[in-house]
Amino acid sequence: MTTAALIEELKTLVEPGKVLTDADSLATYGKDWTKHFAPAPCAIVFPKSTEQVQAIVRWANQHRVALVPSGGRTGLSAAAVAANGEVVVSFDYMNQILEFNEFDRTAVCQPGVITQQLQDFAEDKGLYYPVDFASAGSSQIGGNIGTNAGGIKVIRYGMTRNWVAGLKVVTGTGELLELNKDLIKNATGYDLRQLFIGAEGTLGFVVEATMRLDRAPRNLTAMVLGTPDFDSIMPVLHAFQGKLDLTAFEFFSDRCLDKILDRGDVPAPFETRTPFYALLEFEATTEEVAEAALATFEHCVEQGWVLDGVMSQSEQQLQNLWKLREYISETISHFTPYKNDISVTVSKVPAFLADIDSLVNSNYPDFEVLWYGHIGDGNLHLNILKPDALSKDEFFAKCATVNKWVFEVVQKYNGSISAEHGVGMTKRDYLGYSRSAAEIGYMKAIKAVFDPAGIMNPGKIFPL
Ligand code: 2HG
Ligand code: ZN
Repeated sequence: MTTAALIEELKTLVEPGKVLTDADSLATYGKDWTKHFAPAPCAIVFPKSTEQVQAIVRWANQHRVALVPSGGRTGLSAAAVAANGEVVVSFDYMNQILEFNEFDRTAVCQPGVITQQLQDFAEDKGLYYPVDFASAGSSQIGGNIGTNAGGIKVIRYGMTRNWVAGLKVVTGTGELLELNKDLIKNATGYDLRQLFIGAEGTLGFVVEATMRLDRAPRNLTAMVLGTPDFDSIMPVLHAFQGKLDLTAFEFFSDRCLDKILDRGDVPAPFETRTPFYALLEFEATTEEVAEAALATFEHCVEQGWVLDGVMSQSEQQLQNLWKLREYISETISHFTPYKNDISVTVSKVPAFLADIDSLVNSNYPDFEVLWYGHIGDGNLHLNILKPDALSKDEFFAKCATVNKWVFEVVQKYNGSISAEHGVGMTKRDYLGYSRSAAEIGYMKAIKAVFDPAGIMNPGKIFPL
């Protein structure tokens, strides 16, 4: 069958107008936020029901057509990029919150529900959906599940995985499975729900997700603390963790602050400039908690770990302090950064960072290197900015060489080459630095069970 005939057949499976093939749509829906690969899908299909998703998957099996799931397209590892003539399956029209259970504190979501839509829904019910990150306004729940998204509250609430009570999935054969049935306790063998979380659409498509909600936090309060060097951040974390239940502990370098202040719309936290900054957050539920925070701050100053600091006194100040950290990724995106999203256990962070830092400084003497991330989770975002004079391809090629050495260090520290952005296409060639050959063998075998025809997001996680 020709591609044109295939697309005509595809059109019969969904509502009129729900298959697009115009150049603009192919370019838009064929990519995510990465800039490494040129989008080249053959069509975009928008199912409106589980039955339509099943029909699309069965059709793809019959004709051996590769399918790429697409959510809010905010991914940073090219897991939702269609660069090889695939059909993109967009969940934009499966975007309803179908049910709310007050007693179980759960919301049943279609995959295209925007993260913020769920956060706002929870707030309306006096509850809280705690997985949060800068792209919450566009990312979708299905995509969050596909990458097991993390973000800025992981230190307290964990990753997306912790909030998925149950899943309905369409496997690579078109079969519908109902996984875990929203139970808290369920000791009946393999938990297939967990396999689909973080699978990047390589096993099947999530068509419904029951998400857990939590009690709303009370009087969230943030502090930004300036430190004289990177080594001071970890004792600061340790000191605050000993006294408070932190809801976040993030960090960024002074170079990141430079970029944020250049925007002109975010105020500096305080006048002093220091090499690094920690941003921490807690629930100031009582006077004692706020006093403990201030006493810990003073202790850190006495120890020489902190040079200056500020504590939010209002919701507006809280928001402004968070902008210093949350706006970094978007603010530097026009520099076409080469991104790393690496992690180690928290105790190994100082030695690990020192090793990586010296590697990066000796190999990228002419490049601007920005450090920020979720240091309380052992997760560092290393962004290398492209100099104007270099072409994108030359720059990425140079970075890829050094990257191997970065990943050797990650491997030495038993770390992860992708803490929260997923593997997709940008990290697939490096999977062996985090997973053993035997483990990868089992992973591929699992894929073959759920997707025997190899049509589900091929070339993601593992090379083609
Ligand atoms: C963040 O923590 C996001 O801001 C993006 O995970 C990280 O842009 C990045 O490298
Ligand atoms: Zn992050």
